[in-house]
Amino acid sequence: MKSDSQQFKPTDYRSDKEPTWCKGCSYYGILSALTTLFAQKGLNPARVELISGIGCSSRIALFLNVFAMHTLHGRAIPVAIGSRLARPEIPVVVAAGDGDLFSIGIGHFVHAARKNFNMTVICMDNRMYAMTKNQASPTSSVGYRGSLTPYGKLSVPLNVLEFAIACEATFVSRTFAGSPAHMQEIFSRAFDHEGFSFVEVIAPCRSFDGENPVSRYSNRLIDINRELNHDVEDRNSAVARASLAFEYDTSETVRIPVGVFWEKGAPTFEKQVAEVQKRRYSAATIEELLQRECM
Ligand SMILES: Cc1ncc(C[n+]2csc(CCOP(=O)(O)OP(=O)(O)O)c2C)c(N)n1
Ligand code: SF4
Ligand SMILES: [Mg+2]
Repeated sequence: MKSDSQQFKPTDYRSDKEPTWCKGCSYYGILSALTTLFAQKGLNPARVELISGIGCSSRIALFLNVFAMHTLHGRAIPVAIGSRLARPEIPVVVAAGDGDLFSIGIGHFVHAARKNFNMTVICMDNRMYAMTKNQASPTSSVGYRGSLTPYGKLSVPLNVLEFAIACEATFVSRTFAGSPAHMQEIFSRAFDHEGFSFVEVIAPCRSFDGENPVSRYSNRLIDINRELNHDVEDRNSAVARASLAFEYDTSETVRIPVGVFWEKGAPTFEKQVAEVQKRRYSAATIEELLQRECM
């Protein structure tokens, strides 16, 4: 293993396991963007964590040579929280599917975001449960025909960008797995953000999302930071832009906004815990501690 001061190449972060994803799956691009991110940041593979849940997307943990954990369905975030509290010096990336993060795991997302844990959460959003053979997920559109909704999905989709802002995530963004340069830039900004950063990666499924899903989306993207001069610190504008065109797969003409929607500075939970611990344990003697109020 190389030391922290040595240069790492993206291939240093790949395990010896060949991905089991279908040919043409969007997740290959995300895997490649993550290994490039780790190399760009000069991270020792033994000192960066990648936590995933269960799903085609979450198998990404198996293909990485970092401190990777392929956990339980919907439970990547609580494992990441444990790591942040026990070893705050180790950066943590969570990568999981829309079903994992926003169906069974949604409660964990809410509380990790509002507490502002310093972690990067990447939603590999194919808008379905792919691993279990195409069921509607919280992000699939009304009318989506999956294997358990042959007459079309009835409930409205969750707009994960608006939701993340409402949960007080301090960095909220979206990119597209078919735009490698944009995805790389967003991953880098999200990783550098101190606090809870969220990235939705639009990541169409090659097997269940019709013909050529990537080209169906790629020429409809609109970069809100470059093309619309979006102010990432303007919350009203962030919410308004996040609400635009989120049912983009119901119309082939609607533009799909991507970029950083919202960013704000706020103390992380880990830093606040460290401050409390300093106050709690700074007394010199047991007698002094006993004189203090219980915390
Ligand atoms: C507790 C539990 N419930 C249900 C399942 C079955 N299951 C496995 S993967 C999955 C959905 C995965 O969807 P998503 O997270 O969107 O990943 P994708 O396969 O689409 O990448 C489900 C419901 C499970 N493994 N564990
Ligand atoms: S089923 Fe879809 S999401 Fe799963 S590996 Fe195949 S293309 Fe990727
Ligand atoms: Mg999915």
